[in-house]
Amino acid sequence: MTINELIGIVPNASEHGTNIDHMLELCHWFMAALFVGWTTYFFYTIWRFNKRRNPKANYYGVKSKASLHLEVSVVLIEAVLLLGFALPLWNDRVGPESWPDKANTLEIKCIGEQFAWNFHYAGPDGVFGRQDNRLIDGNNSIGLDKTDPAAADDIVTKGELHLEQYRPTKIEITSKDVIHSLSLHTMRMTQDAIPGSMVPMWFRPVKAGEFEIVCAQLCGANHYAMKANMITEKKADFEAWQKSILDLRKPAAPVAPTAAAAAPALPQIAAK
Ligand SMILES: [Cu+2]
Repeated sequence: MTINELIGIVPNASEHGTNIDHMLELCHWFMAALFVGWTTYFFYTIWRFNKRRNPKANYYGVKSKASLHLEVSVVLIEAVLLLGFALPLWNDRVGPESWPDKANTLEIKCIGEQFAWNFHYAGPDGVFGRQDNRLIDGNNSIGLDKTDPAAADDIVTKGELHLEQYRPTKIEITSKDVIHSLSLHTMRMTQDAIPGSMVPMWFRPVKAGEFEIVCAQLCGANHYAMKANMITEKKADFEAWQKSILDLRKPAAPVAPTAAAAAPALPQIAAK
C-alpha cells in the first residue's frame, strides 16, 4: 500500500497521471519523515530542557553543527523534488513543445457558471460556432450564435463531459460569472475558470469509464454541488454519442401521403 492510497487518492485515468502520482508519493514520504523527525525532536526538547533538569540557564547555546547539516539536507531534497520532478512535469503540461498535434486533438471549450459546467464541442466539422455572451439566455447557456453556419453541428452539454479514450484532449476553460476551477481528479488536471480568460489545458485519457468532475474553487453557496460527469469512451462510442445528439436535431422527414389520406372523404351521413 502506498501513502497515496492510504490517504485516499482516486485512481488515475490519464497518461501523465502516473508520473504525478510518483512525485506525490515521494513528497508524502518526505513529509512523513519530516513529521516524525520534528515531532520526535519536539518531545526530546521538552524532556531535555525542562526546568528541573536545567535549574541554571545556559548562555552558550548549541555548538554542534547537526541542525545546520539537517537543514541543508532538507533544502537539497526539496530542490531535487522541485527541479528534478515538479518542473519537468509542469513543462510536459504547458511547455511550448508539449502541446499535442492539433489534427489529432479533441478540442473542447468549458464554460463554468454558478453552479454548473457547460461543455462545447465543435461537432463533425471541427469548427466552433461563434460565441457571444450577449446571446446567453435560458435556452442558450453559452451564448452560441445560431446564425453562424459553423454552429449548426456544435454540441453543448451541461454537466456531461465526453472524452475519447487515448485521444489527446485540449480543454479551453472560462467562466460566465465568478472564478471556478475545473477539477478532473482522475486525470490529475485542475485549472481555474476565470471570467474574461480562456485558459487551455491538455491531457490524454487512457482509462475508460465514468468519473466525477468537481469545482475546486469556493464559488458561492452551492459550490459543493457544482459537479459534472466525465465519460471516457471508445472512439466508436464517442462518435455514436455525438451522432445521437445531432440526429435529434434533424427535421422530421416529410410523411408520404398514405392511401387513406389521399382517398376522397366519404359522404357524410346526415344526422336525423
Ligand atoms: Cu464553482
